Amino acid sequence: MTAPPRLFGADYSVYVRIARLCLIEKGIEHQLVPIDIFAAGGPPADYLAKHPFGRIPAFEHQDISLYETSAITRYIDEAFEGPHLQPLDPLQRARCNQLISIADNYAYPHLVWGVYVERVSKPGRGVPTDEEKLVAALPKARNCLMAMSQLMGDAPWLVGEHLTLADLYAAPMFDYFLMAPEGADLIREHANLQEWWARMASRPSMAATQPS
Ligand SMILES: N[C@@H](CCC(=O)N[C@@H](CS)C(=O)NCC(=O)O)C(=O)O
Repeated sequence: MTAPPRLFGADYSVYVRIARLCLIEKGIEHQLVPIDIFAAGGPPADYLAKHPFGRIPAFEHQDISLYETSAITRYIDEAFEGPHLQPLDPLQRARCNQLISIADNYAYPHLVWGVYVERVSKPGRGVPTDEEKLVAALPKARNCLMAMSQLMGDAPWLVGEHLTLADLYAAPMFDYFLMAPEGADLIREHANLQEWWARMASRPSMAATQPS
C-alpha cells in the first residue's frame, strides 16, 4: 500500500485550504504536514527545498513533488480517481481557468488582504486597520464580485452544473471576506453569489477544512 499524499502548510492559509478542498472533494486520503510561514524566523530552512519561494502549500506523493496551487490542484484532479473538477468542454474549462485567475489576481489581494485582513484579522491581533487601504479595496472587491456574478449567471456553481476548481478557489477567499461587515454587505448585491455561497458553505469539505 502506498503512503497517502502529503500537503505541507497551515489550515489558516487560503491556498492550503484550496488544495485540501480539492483532495477531499476527490475523496483522497491525505496528510497535512504543519508548516507555519508566519512563525518568527519564517518557515523551516529545509522547507525551501520543497518550495523555493517559501509559500504554502507544497505537495508530495510517492516520488512527485509540486508547489503552486494551480499545478497541485490540476495534478490531483487529473491523476486521481474521483469526480472531475475541471469541465471537459473547452469553453467551460476556459471559464473555470478564467475564474481561477480572477481568484488569484483580484479576489485574493482585494477580498482577503484588502478587506478581511484589514477589517478582521489585524484588529483581532491588536493591530489597527489601515482604513485607507480598506477603503481603496472596497470598489475593487465590488468589481470582483460583479465579474464573478456575471460569469456565473443562473448556474448553481461558478461554472455550470457541477462543482469545479473555480468554486474551490473562491470559497476560502469568500469565507474570510464575508467575516467583514463590508463583505457581507457587498455580496447582498448578487443573489446568485449568495445562493452559491450557501451551497458551498454547507459542503462537508468546507466544514472539514475550517481554519482552527
Ligand atoms: N502562488 C501561490 C500562492 C500561495 C500563497 O500565497 N500562500 C500564502 C498563504 S495563503 C503564503 O504562503 N504566504 C506567505 C508569504 O506571502 O510570505 C500558490 O498558488 O500556491
